[in-house]
This record gives sequence, C-alpha cells and structure tokens, in this order.
Amino acid sequence: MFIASSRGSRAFRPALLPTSSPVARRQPASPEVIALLTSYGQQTARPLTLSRLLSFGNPVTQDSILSSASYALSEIPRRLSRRIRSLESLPFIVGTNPHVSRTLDAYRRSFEWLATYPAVRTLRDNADFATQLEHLVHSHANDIPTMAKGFQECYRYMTPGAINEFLDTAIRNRIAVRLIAEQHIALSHALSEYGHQGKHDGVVDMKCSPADMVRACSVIVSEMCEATFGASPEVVIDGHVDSTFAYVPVHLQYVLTELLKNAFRATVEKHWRSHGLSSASDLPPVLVTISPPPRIPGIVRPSYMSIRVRDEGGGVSPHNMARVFSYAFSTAKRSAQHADEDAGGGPYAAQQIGGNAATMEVGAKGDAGLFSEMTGKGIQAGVGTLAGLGYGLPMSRLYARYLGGSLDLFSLDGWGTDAFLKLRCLDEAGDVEI
Ligand code: ADP
Ligand code: K
Ligand code: MG
Repeated sequence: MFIASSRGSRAFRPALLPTSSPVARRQPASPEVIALLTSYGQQTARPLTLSRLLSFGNPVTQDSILSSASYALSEIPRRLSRRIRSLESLPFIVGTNPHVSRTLDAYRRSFEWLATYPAVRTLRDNADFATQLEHLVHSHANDIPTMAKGFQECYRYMTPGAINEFLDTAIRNRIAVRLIAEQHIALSHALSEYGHQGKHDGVVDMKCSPADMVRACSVIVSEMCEATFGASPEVVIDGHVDSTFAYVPVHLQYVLTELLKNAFRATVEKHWRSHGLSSASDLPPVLVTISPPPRIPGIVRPSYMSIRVRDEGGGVSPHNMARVFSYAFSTAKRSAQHADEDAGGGPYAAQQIGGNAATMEVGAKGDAGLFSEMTGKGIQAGVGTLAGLGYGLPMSRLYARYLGGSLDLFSLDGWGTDAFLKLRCLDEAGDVEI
C-alpha cells in the first residue's frame, strides 16, 4: 500500500510482511541501508531535551515548523539506526524468529525512508511529510506486541535479564521516537488546520488532570473486565481530585490503564470468582488517591504529582514479587497457543490460576489498542487484553521513569496491593533528556 502524495516515490511504504512467515529467515540489510547505517553510526550522540522539543511550539510559525521537520528528520533516523543495530546484534537464532525479523525489516524500511527524505523547505512539503510521518507511526503501532511474541518464542535462547535489558532499551528508544514524531505531527496539524500561530504545547498538556484521566481509563477497563469476567469493581477517587499538572497525557493514560487493569483483575479474581459473590456491588472498590498539586511556591526543585492505586485483590505472593516487573512474567494465562509452552516451565512460565482465562481477546485487533498510547487518539474501547502479556508493569515503570518519575508496587500479601506512581511535572523539566 502506497500513500498518495505529490512526492510519489518518497511516500512511506509500511513493511507488510506476514506476521508468521513459515520460513525462518534473517534478511541482510540492502547495501544502501548498510551505507546509511554506517554513516549514522559515525555521528556522535546528541542529548536532547524536552524543552527543545517544546520550543518548536512556542510559538508555532512557518519557521518553527520547518525547524521541527528538520529536527525530526535528523533525530528519528539517528535513533532508528541504534534500534536496527541492536536488533541485528541479537543472537542469530533469535533474529531468525519471524516476529523479530519482521520488526527489524520494518525498522530498516522506516530508517531508509527517513534518512533519504529530501529537505522540507515549504509548508506544502511539510504537509506531505507530516501526513506520511503519521502513516509511519501507525505502521509501527504493533511493534511491541510483535516483539513480545517473538521473545516469548525465543525464551530458551536468551536469559530473562538479557531480554529485559533489550526490551527496556528498545522501548525507551521507541518512546523518544514517538515523542519527536508526535510533536511534529501535532504542531503541523495546529498550523495547517487551524492556522494556529500562537503557543502550542503539542504532546504536553499543561493542565493534565489525573482524576479525569482515571475516570476515562476506568470506563475502558470496566468494559474489558465485564467482557472477561462478567463483573467489575467500582473506582473511588479521593484526595485532591482537582489537581492538575503538566504532563504527556498519553503516557499517563497508558500507565493508569495498566494499573487499573491489574487492580480490577485481582479484585474480581479474589472476590468474585473464588467467593462466588452474587452482586458486583459486593466487590471492594479500587481506590485511587491523588496528591495535592505539585506547585510549591518558592521551592525550586523538580516537583511531582503522586497517584496511589489501591486494591483489595489479595496482593502479590512474596515468591512472585521479585518478578512482577519482568517482561513476560504474568500469572494470567497468555493464550491457548502458549499453554503448552507455559506448562513446559520456561523461565517465566505463567501459572494458570484456578482455570481462569484472564486473557481475554476483547477485540479483533489484539493488543493494538493498548499501544495507541502515543497516537493522541486514546485507547479504543473494546480492544485489548485485560492481562497476559506481562508487559503492563515493566512498561508502565519505563514510562514513569522516562521523564523522571517512578513506579513502585507494595503488597499486603493476602489482602491487597498499592501501586505508587510518582510523575515529574514537565513545566519545569526542560532539562529532561528524551
Ligand atoms: P499482566 O497483567 O499481563 O500479567 P503485569 O506486568 O501488568 O502483566 O503484571 C504482572 C503480574 O503481577 C500479574 O500477572 C499479577 O500476577 C501481578 N500483579 C500486578 N498487579 C497486581 C495487583 N494489583 N494485584 C495482584 N497481583 C498483581
Ligand atoms: K510483568
Ligand atoms: Mg497487567
């Protein structure tokens, strides 16, 4: 599928390889890509800050949008080249996995497209570029579930520590690429659609409301939970419900959705399924407590917004506690096709809980909805899984840490769990490296 554009031959063409090619293969890069990768490999890394990214929107002008395009065209391929190099240096047998090799092919294609893209000199050029960049972002929406599947199939060939390290770096790289791309797309829309010439914060919301976000995410997670178990707990929000802070809303949305999914699942599995409650109103609610707004007059230091998600879902057993932040550790059954492997006892063999099928494919698109976190369009209702991939906690912690925050989990074994989320306020985080 080619995207129509006045730049015909420059149109971005997503890699459309079959998800599970039956043939094990590991395609070498084309000579053109090898030459480009070598030249990018010789460039020195440039630390980038959030304030630089925001500067293109303050204010949005023709000049600032062209600078933003040139910034995206220099920074994104630089980061993709690192991603390609690290995928290429995986053990050979892992690289032959169809899911892993598909991801590598898609990265090479996107890298080549961006690294050879001509300079964007006019607003017309930029309109084409922004449209195609948006297609590129969408074409990578399933990278994480695809890689996850690849690593699930390769757990015999890499240690859990090596897989965690690879995925941490890969996902951090992906967050940066998407921030840069999404910022350019948002500012381009602001300028072209609304003729916006003022200040535009793009991917950052200066008045992001945790309470509103909790409400929005609860609706979606309740639907998933109802579809999976036939019941879902209430969410009670207390503390400083009117607090707002400057943050990237799609990051907050991703993290809150994952924490709520975990809390909902634990609550229902402990109280509904094992105690046979007859009414969903008997389920203990999930309590979300929001800290006061972080602005502290006269204090010049990074300020934070804190959110606690508390459930009475029975907690995490001490044995599992050390592993909950590992990718692919899950106590939910992943899917029927992995049941045999799980029973085989890999390093992260999932336990099946009392015959529960907590993994619930709610929509036809698999996990795509969960990874719409950066598209700005929000999580689509009815798409995604309640649990099972094992990526919820490690990815949420990466998102929290990415901009200088943290995520910790505390369990009162047999009673319930507290997740403490601490997020750094971005209005004074110009020094945060992305
Ligand atoms: P997944 O939800 O796909 O299993 P996560 O990374 O979100 O992956 O969580 C990993 C595991 O940690 C879960 O399978 C569950 O065993 C445990 N866990 C996480 N949050 C909770 C919670 N609130 N209560 C009980 N167990 C939890
Ligand atoms: K996990
Ligand atoms: Mg989860």
